[in-house]
Amino acid sequence: SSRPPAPLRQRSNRIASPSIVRRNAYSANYPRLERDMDNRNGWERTNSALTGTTHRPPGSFVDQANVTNESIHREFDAEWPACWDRAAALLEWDQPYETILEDDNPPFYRWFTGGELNASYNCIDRHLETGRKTHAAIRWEGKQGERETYTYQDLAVEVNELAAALQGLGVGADDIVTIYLPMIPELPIAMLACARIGAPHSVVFAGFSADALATRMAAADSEFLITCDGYYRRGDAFNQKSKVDNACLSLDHDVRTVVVDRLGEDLPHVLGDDEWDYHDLQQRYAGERVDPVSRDAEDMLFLMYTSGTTGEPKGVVHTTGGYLAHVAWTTHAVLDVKPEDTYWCAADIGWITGHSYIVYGPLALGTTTVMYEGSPDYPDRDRLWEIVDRNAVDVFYTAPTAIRAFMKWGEEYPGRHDLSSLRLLGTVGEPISPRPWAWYRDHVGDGECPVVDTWWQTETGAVMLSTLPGVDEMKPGAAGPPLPGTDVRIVDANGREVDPGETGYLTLASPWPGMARTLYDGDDRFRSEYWNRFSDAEAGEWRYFSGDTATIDEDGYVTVLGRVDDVINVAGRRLSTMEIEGAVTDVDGVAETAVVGRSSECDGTEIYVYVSTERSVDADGAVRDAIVENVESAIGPFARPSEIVFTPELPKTRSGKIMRRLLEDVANGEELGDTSALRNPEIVGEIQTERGDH
Ligand code: 6R9
Repeated sequence: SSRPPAPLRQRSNRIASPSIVRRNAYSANYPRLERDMDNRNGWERTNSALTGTTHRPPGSFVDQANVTNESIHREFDAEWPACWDRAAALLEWDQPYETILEDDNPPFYRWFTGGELNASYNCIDRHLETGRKTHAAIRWEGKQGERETYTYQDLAVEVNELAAALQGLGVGADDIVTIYLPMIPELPIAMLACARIGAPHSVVFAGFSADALATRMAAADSEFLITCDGYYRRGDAFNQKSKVDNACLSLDHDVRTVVVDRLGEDLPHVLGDDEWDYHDLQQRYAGERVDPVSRDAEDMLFLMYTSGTTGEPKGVVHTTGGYLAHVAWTTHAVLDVKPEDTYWCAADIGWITGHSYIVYGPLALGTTTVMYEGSPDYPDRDRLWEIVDRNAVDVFYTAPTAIRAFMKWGEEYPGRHDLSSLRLLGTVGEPISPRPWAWYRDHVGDGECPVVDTWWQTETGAVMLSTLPGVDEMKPGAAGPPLPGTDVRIVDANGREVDPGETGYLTLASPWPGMARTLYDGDDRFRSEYWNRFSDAEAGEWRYFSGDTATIDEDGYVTVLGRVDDVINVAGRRLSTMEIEGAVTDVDGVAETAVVGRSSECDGTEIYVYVSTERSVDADGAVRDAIVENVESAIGPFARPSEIVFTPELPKTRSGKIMRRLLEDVANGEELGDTSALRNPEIVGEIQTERGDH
């Protein structure tokens, strides 16, 4: 049966104002907006969405989908905020909440107030009572080809033991525990053990350097750390503990550390004072049980550091009730996960996607979540498809950067395996253009699987823009309409909604349960990073600014174009250009630097560094090596620059500001606009020569 997509919010009939596209004017506050209007990739994506190549999910999918109610968008709008009861109903509350939303002190919103619950109880214990004791909770695929299955009962035992051990080490409610582990089962176990005793966790991606770990532990005043001796990468053993030792040396407080022995004989290590072996602790606390601590809905569940517009990472605060309700609901409604499914999100738990959609969402629903430690091309390029095949994965969720790599490698790799178990595919992290979208559906999804393109952020906690696969039609290139109950508005620089097809800033006009409550660094920074730009506090209008630009089409489908701030997204990892610049500037002989992203449809975004050296210093290989080394040690190997360009000077405005946008256009080989605002316009030609353009 064919049905039109449900009409979204009523849009006012504005008279389209003649829009004058200023070509590459490097002047406005957020100049990338103008540039994006001309950006070819963006135009192609937008155009494809606008010309309406829509795809209807197959009837066989819709027949079994969790959410098929065609009027859900309208119902949620009409019932807002009470509609979010449906999300909260997916959880078990120790104490029912009294109020759904308290909005008397914006932008500090409070959800499900008066309610109490425990996240580890919701992700583990309650499933034991519903006959799922022996149901697989986690299927782990290790780098060395190891495989382990944790049933919900196994998970309960391990989480309880570790929770008891952490209490034994002195961890109390509200103490922040840093977790610095690769993709091994101890990582989700540690998160859930913290949640059980009411200690917020702060997971730091294992690829981060010692400095980056130390910055995050210092900012959070975190006195407890769970880490490991090392991990394997392409068969080689890497030492993680030495990074930890370095990080702890630079902290001015003591740290109690639990160390998982991941490498055994491959990396013997000695424990110092205040260090405990994870497996020893496990034995010492064998069989112990810890009652889950009832947490207020608004109590912090975890802290996650992410990159912002300055070099200082931001500590995003997520709460227990709203966050868990939102991730459980979106895992159910968007990813269509069912308890009997085997579900795989091929992200790293060290980032928000892994928190929400490897750990909390799927476990809250009692499903089987696959956890993969390795890389997609080791031992061969069919590794992921082999895992899908062997585990009969039903739902698979990954990033466009991975899909672009699969495309380059060729369809023969997925073709080697039986992928017929797959029912739904998802993507997150970057825009996905129609071509890789279609390739994914055709070669992984056998031309049948719906593909959900989900837009969200560390700060939103859970998905905000996506089609509901049992309800909405898909438009490749567009993430989709706002999720029911969310209010995405694309606005111009003055906060007025743009007309369909025009580019604007992606803002959110009403609060949502999974939203960050504040930044650990302080409420002021929370206000200034997200709320000041588009809110009118006096008029009582509060708007969250995402940092992204987007377009919206006549049907209310949103195409996200990319960031307008100094955040770049490299292989799905969020980095701050300022943080990288800080690491480059630290190198002896570097006078000035500007870091920008270079994007291509094929490779996604790469890190491009412009450097001018001090006069007495030769811009030679030694400086280049030192820059790479310093970036790796300040942030991590994943932040390694792809290209370093030396230039006698950086292009600057008359007021002395480096013109990063111009440098970005140079890096991207784009036609340059008006450079008359430059104090040193001649430098642009020199940089292009250095790059070999002319
Ligand atoms: C979940 C996650 C957030 C930024 C976000 C945007 C980009 C994420 C996207 C997308 C286009 C999508 N982004 N999903 N862009 N389409 N479906 O990735 O969180 O690491 O905080 O990054 O990622 O630019 O602002 P995070």
